[in-house]
This record gives sequence, structure tokens and C-alpha cells, in this order.
Amino acid sequence: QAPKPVGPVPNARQIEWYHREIIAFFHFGMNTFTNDNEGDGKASPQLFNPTALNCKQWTNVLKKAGIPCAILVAKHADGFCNWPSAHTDYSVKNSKWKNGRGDVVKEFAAACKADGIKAGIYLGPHDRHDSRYGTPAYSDYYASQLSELLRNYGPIWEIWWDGAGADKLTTEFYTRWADTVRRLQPQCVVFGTKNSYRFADCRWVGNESGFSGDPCWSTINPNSIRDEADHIKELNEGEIDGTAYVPAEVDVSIRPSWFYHPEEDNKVKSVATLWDIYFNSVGRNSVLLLNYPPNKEGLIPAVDTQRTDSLRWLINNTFKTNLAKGASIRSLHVRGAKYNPANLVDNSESTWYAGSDAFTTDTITFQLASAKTFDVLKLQEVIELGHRTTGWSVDYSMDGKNWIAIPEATGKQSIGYKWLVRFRPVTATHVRLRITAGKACPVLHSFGIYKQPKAS
Ligand code: OTN
Repeated sequence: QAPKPVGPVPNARQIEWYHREIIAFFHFGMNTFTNDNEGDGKASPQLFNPTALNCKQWTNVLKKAGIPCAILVAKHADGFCNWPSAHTDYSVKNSKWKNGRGDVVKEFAAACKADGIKAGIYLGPHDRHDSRYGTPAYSDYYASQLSELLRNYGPIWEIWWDGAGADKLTTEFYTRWADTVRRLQPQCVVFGTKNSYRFADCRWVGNESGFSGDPCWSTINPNSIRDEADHIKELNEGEIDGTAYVPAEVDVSIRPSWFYHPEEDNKVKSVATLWDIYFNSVGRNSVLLLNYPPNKEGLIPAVDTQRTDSLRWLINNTFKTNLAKGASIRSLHVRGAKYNPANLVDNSESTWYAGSDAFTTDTITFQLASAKTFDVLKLQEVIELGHRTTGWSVDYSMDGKNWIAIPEATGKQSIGYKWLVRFRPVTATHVRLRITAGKACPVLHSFGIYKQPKAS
């Protein structure tokens, strides 16, 4: 008999979203040309003039680095529209670029389509240019622009509702806008903030530095976190008994700023920093939203591309061989043949290990084929069945009798879609996963031990 779900569970959009693991963010707009981050909405549209815009170059970077989805800023808080919106004059149609006939959203969507990347849109809820901001007329304006973007550019996989400057926007605004999104693009993930959390498929993680909490629960109480400043911890860690399933999306820029500034060309995050960010986001039951600022030409600089390639190299070379494969595996509370612990190392998400319903704890012991040296652990729960395990530790042994704790993997709490732990290399013939607390019997589809490659 299949285990029953416990607590809030993800919807189909959230399951698809988790599998992206990394999403690219592209901050490109008027600020790129005024060397600003938060323009006041007064810059002349004439200033927007990329000399060599090539969205194919952007998506080629992502394709090569295995990043399956990208979100473009279509309008930031300065109000300038990267597409020729019918609802304002403050857009590319009054720029020098292509004599006013250009459309960045169109070029972006076409490049995404050609390279098999899922396109998403940031349509800034805050607007410093439009004097109707915060009034019912602004609600109409924003809804019209949402419709334009969701009707005319093919499938849009995520819409990003930045909370910055958005305090005036009440639930009423978002109720209408969420309805527009759901009606026009049912598969579109909503990144929510502040008053939009009740419509959100994913939440802000409470910082822009690239780290989720430990633990990091996918569940949260969406009403209490609306006042974000008082709930940074809950945003960062989630809430174990949260009433809604709203997992964390970790937005961080590969450079200090969101928009391109030439003076930051030597401040692109190092591969070591990106590797830390990967473990602290993807490795903590979250999705990483990594920002790239295209430059004034409209291109991603080579240094950003090289760092991204190196990150992908590290991911692929770390996780290519699960050293627990071939182990003989035993557990205390087997559910039955279909849920055999061997399913944990078969590299398949559709075969699971599950414990018997009578227990919320378990011990799963892996007798390795030979002594192995490893410095990374990976655990993955079956998220469709909710957060089940709430306490776990991993130990190792050279004889199967005397066990040594891995401090970094001791007294852990959440698992979720994916939990990764890094530590100093250990050599062992046996590894055991102790599930020490849970809301229901454990259900996991993967357990892995890995060795990070030396050079990067
Ligand atoms: O000054 N800020 O507005 C600010 C500074 C540091 C970190 C975040 C913010 S705003 C914050 O941005 C988030 C996205 O990174 C979310 O949209 C939050 O709702 C918003 O308040």
C-alpha cells in the first residue's frame, strides 16, 4: 500500500519548478544605460540603446550550463518597458534602438524557444514613472500589461512580483493580477512577496545573498509573513507546521549589483562562492535564481560565462558517481518489496524507499562495495507526499559496528526536494542514515555519497 501524504503538498507547478534547480535572472533595462540600480523613472527613453543585443548569446550560456529557465526584467521600478507596450509611451518604442521598432521581450522569448529554455517575466509591481501607481487606475494599467505579456510571447513559466517598494499594493491588486495570470497561463509559477504571498507558488528567502536557512521547510503561514521585515527568519527557514506549501526561491546576483556596471567587471563572484551558494540554496530544498546583468551592448560578459561554466563543471563532476551504488542496504522498518531500500541508489525518482506506517523513525545502513572516500551527501524526499522527516543524521564506519558522526550531517531537520551536505573527506566501508523524527513514515527516493573533484 502506498504511503499517504502528510501536511501541505506541492501543486504541479511547484513540482516542475523544483526540477529546474537553477533559474537565470536577467536585469536589463534603463538602469543598464544610466549606470543605476533604482532609476527614478525620469530618464529619457532615448537613452535605451543596446549596440549589439543578442538574446541568443544569453540563452547559449544557459544551454551550455544546463540552466533550463530564465526570467527577464520587462519593466523595473523605473517604469521603462523593454517591449513596445500599447499602454504607455515610456518604452522601447520611443528609444533610439532599432528606430523604436525593437522588442527585447520578443527577442528573449524567441531565443528561449530556440534553445529550449523556459521563459519567465519580471514585471515590476512598483512603478516610479507612472503617476497612477497605487491607485485603481494603476491596477488596470498593470493588468493590461500582464495580459499583453502573457498573450503575445508564448508560454511564460514564471512571473516575478518583487516586493521592493510594493507596500501600497494591497491584496485587492494581487487578487486581480493573480486571476489574470491563472486565466492566461495556468502553468505559470508565481514568485510572491508581501501581499502576494497568498497567491504565491514560491517565496522570497529573506535575503539577496544566496542562502536558505537550515532547516528550510517548503511550508509557511502566508498571512503572517506578509510583514516581511518581522519575519525574515520564517522566510529563510520556512515553518515546519506552515499551512501552505510555498518553497523558497533564492535570488542573488553573480555581481554585486542587479544591473550591469563596468566598475564591477572585476567583482564577479568566484567559482568557490558560487559553489557555496549552490549548496546553500539548491542544497537546502530551494531553487537558485542567479542573476546575470547584460551590459550596454546587450551581451553577457565573458567572465560571467566562464564562472557559470565552471559551476556546471563542478556540479556534474561531483554528482556523476554515487559511491553508494552497489552497496548492500538494510533498513529497520521496510514497508514491503516495492519500497525496497535499494531504490535509494538506483538513480530514479520514480522508485522509492518507504518505511512502514507504524514508525516515523528508521535506520538505513549501506554496506559499501568497498571502502570509499567521500565529502558530499545528498538526500531527496518524495515531495509529492509532503515534508515527512523532521530529524536525521548520517554516520560512517569502517567495520559496521563502531560509528562515527559526521558533525555537519548530525541533528539535521528538513529534507524536501534535495538536501546536500559538504564536509572534510571521510573514508568508510559503511554509512548509515538515521531518521530520528518525522510526521509520518519516511519516504525518500535518493540517497547519495560523492567526492568533489580536485581542480575546478
Ligand atoms: O532595499 N530593499 O528594498 C532591499 C534590500 C535588500 C534586500 C531586499 C530588498 S527588497 C526585497 O526584495 C526581495 C527580492 O530580492 C523581495 O522582492 C522582497 O519582497 C523585497 O522586500
